[in-house]
Amino acid sequence: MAIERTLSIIKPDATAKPGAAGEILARFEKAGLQIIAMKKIRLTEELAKGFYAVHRERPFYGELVAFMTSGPVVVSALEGENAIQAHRDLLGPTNSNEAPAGTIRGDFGTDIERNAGHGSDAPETAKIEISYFFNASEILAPVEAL
Ligand code: 3AN
Repeated sequence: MAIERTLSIIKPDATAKPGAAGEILARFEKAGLQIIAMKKIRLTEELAKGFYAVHRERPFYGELVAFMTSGPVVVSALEGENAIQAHRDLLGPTNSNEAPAGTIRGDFGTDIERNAGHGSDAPETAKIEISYFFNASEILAPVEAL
């Protein structure tokens, strides 16, 4: 297995729930994913539109941008073994209605749009997404496993 990096976004529905963002970050760390960069921000319309540009022709694009700008998000870069799939496994299926209890989307999301978290889906997209939010100087070297 390879050491990978992935981009995580804790979405506005989850940051609005007291204690949820902290619990989600704890799940990442307990699963062996190190937080190598992180910030809590409110996305501007421009940032959200750019991030989801691949979906701009989809009927849900406008709603998705409105939701993603509706409150703060916690954006982080995670590093670890097989980080992309490991993080997506923690999130669960895209539609929170289909996500089992114990997954982040099952525990904190509501439906396919309000689904608590985003995770990169491949190494190429992870690289683009991490650099969309973080400069090289904002990304830490990971601590060696003890
Ligand atoms: P994932 O984030 O699991 O890779 P994608 O790439 O299919 O899922 O979807 C990208 C984003 O678009 C997701 N964050 C999801 O919330 C949103 N989305 C996907 N399908 C719909 C839909 N039918 N209605 C509203 N939002 C959607």
